Amino acid sequence: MNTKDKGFNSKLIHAGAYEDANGSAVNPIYQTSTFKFKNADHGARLFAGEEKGYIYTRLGNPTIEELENAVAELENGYKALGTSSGMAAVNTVYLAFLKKGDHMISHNAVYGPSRGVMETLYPGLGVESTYVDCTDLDNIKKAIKPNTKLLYLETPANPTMGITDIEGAVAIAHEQNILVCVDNTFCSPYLQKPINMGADIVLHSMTKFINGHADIVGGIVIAKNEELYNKLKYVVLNVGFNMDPHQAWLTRRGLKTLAIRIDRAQENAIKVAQFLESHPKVDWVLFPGLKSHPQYELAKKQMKGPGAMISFGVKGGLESGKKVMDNVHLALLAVSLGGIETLIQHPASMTHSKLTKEAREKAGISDELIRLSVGIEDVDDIIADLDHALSFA
Ligand code: LCS
Repeated sequence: MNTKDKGFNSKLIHAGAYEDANGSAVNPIYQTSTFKFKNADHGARLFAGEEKGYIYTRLGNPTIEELENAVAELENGYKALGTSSGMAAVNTVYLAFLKKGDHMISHNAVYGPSRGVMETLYPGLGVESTYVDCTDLDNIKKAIKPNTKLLYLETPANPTMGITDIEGAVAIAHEQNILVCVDNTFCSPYLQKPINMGADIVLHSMTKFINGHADIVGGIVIAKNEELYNKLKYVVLNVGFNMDPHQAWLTRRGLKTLAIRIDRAQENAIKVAQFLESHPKVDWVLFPGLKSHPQYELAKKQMKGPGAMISFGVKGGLESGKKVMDNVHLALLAVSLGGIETLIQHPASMTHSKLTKEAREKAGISDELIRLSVGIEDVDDIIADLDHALSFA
């Protein structure tokens, strides 16, 4: 079905779907590693790119393509490539656009391993990086060097909820021919469309909101044009970052309810953030939907809604925070985010523990910061759970 002129929810249900030989409402999983050729010449034509068809699942598979086409359309991109994980998507971008002698600028509070891998593995490949607070566009300008090739943004940032002005950052980067990639994991295309704001590449950990059910790990990278897509495709196909068909099928299923899941989680998150902000044992709350958020106005302009991620600090610091985490009963004390269940975790000792304490402090990831991914349970139950846990703080 051509869904190009349809609304977002119609796209969520139907985008990317192809006609199956048996007319199935939901296409089957092509759980196969390889595809038969009709004859030797047919195989040769497929390899030569003279005829469209499937060869081998690392190089392409109908189930994976259905998901890729759907997400590319939702992000308003040219095409997308599914990857085995969000980290595979991150590394696809790094490997496709950074070579020996190149430099990358990024926000100082991105997902821990997105920064960790850049600072650990890539210097050995001759790639250098500078991490600054990109919520202040002047810091991006100052960090640009003659060899800067990539501006890698994550907004809202994990876990500080810092928001970077995508249009403003794109204007600065494009003036110097620097590509802009946005990790859109915290928003999903339902709340934010970076390509519409000028970004060149968008990526997701689909483990989070896109799949939404905490039952797969996966990633995707979306390019705004064919040239960028071909560079990304070379990495995914040849490094072997590809998805598995079963993982893609589950993700396509999860994607169908993205908007109604986010609507519900976000509605809950607004109430939870207000509850936390008014709680006597809570020191501070960072949530883009609260007027107290430093980029509240920018969030309103750039995002369709504030999302469902909240960071907060408890009075008494880390020791108090640990008591809160150890006394939740409904929320799960677990990493990951963007699923239907409420999750609570401690970035300094968990998701961002591999960064140095100095790097964390510079990025605003204080030891006391607790991160909450609000789910779609009854909000009264979520609030009662947190209220009870806070009584131990
Ligand atoms: N980008 C962002 C913004 C993320 O939050 C994550 C994972 C990734 C990329 C990597 O994706 P993955 O390979 O895990 O699919 N974030 C996690 C988190 O905050 N807790 O656990 C994983």
